[in-house]
Amino acid sequence: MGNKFFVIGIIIAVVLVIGFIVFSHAKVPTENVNTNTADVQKIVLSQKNFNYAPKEIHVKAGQPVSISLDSSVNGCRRGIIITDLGIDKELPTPQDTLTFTPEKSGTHVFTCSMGMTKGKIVVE
Ligand SMILES: [Cu+2]
Repeated sequence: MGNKFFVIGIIIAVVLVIGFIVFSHAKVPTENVNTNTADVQKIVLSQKNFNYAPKEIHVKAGQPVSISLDSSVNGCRRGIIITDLGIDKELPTPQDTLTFTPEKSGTHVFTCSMGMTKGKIVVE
């Protein structure tokens, strides 16, 4: 008889421990995601007359930048190269993003994957 209560006690303890683990793991990433998205400088580039639009973008230093390309952007312009920052990335769909954090102020040229279409990123 006493054994039954012992087993039930163990089961309750196990459920509480599992519940605690699941709850604590679920909580931490949610908080991180929220603070990150609040700080991200989101930029969506389009294409006009075979150029990126806008051709010049302004961002703040020390804050993450996320660049995506809308569906008007085609061909080699779906690849972005920022030589100064060591970035070379293909963004095949409008959902793809290029994320980086510019550490200091300055002006960086960005180009398409073939280097023919150019734009400017001004970090302030
Ligand atoms: Cu190109």
